[in-house]
Amino acid sequence: MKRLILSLTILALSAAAQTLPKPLPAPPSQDAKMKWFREAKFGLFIHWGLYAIPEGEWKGQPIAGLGEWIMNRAKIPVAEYELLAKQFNPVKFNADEWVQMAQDAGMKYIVITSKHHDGFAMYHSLVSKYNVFDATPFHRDPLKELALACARRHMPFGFYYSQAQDWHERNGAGNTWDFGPDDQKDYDQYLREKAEPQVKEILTNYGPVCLIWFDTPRMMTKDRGSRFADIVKALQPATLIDGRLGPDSPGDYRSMGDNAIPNQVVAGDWEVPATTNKTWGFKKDDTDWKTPEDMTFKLVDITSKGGNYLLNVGPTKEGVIPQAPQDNLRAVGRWLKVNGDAIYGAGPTPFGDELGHPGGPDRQDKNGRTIPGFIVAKDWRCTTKPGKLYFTIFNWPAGAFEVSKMKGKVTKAYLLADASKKPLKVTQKGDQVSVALPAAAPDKIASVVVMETAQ
Ligand code: JFZ
Repeated sequence: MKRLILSLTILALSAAAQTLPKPLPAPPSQDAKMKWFREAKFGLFIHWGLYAIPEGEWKGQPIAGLGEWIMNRAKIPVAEYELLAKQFNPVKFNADEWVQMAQDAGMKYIVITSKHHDGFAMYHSLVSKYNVFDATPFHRDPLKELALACARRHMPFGFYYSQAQDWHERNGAGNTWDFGPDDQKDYDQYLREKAEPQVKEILTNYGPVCLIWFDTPRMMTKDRGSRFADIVKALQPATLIDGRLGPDSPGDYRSMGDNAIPNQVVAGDWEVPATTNKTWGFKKDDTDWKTPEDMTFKLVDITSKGGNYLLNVGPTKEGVIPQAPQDNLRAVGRWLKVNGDAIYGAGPTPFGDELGHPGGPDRQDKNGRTIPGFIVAKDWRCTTKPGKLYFTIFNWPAGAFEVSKMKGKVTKAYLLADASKKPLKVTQKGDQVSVALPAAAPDKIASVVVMETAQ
């Protein structure tokens, strides 16, 4: 027993004694700045905050909509919502387990909510007492623990920060039920006294921050956006800014709509933020979990169109990532262990016809714009590296895999799952290629045929 206590103490001390690495220097070019992001392809988003306590229900009533929006959807007064902090005690939280899960899933970066629209800081902030260290019985800084765990495991770590909406503050955007309409607020007072200093904190006290994920830029102007961008540049010039800082603040890459995967290849750097069920923040009634097959398809699909997939989990009030998405993400990770060469660092498809074709019913987006119908094809996707084409096949054909419009000559083909790279028989007539396949697919989810090409 004594020995156990001694070794636990040493363990605790060595973990506590760990220090964070210094932020990275200014990258020499935009390409150099984007390098890790372009290679990563797959990241873990984490929405965790006080909203994990009501888990989608307020005073016995289920509240429709996203779990993290409960304060807004139920119009909970600040004075009442604040009391949740006194109950926040996620004793099962273990930073290493979360980072391990992301690694098992084959994810290459982690982005967590440092402050969501409810205004509650999930780190030890000196700017506002409304934070996880000062206002809860937990009295720990989970983001510091995660930053350390990520540093130990060389996992790039970034923060979501709700720069505009802050329902806790009189002058923040969004809380009209306590504080009246946004256009009558002293918004810049809120920005100067809370949002800007808090962004400085998260860029100063947590080691290298791979990216900062701003969101819902209500009332953001070019000047207000530049103030945040200047802070990021001054404190951590290597930190990427997402695409939602402000309407006139471009950021380092484009953020697509939530769960919105484009139909075609999109040039430039971009990311699709997506859920593993329907909500971001934990909701006990939302068990509509995406399957490993679905998430794998979406990862390959997005990669073949040139983007990244940032997939979310919403941990519980106890600090646990729900088991179902853990299991499902780990299944994606097992697929990536064999087939990751087709994803990490891979570029988009040189074809495009395989993605589907216009048709089916038109849709309306949130702003009432019409989105023309598109029928998604799900047979295969192509990703690329110099001299290589990776065909990820979801619907294994009998006998042979056929592609048309091939540019150049296929010099060799093999299954990515086959470590010996035993050549598959290739027949090419002009731009038509046929590769003989074994009868059974090597993988239940999807199997990758690699073609090496010469010009
Ligand atoms: C925002 C948040 O309000 C939400 O709680 C969550 O954090 C999510 C990741 O981002 O919601 C949005 C923002 C933008 C779009 C959709 C939902 N959009 O552009 O389609």
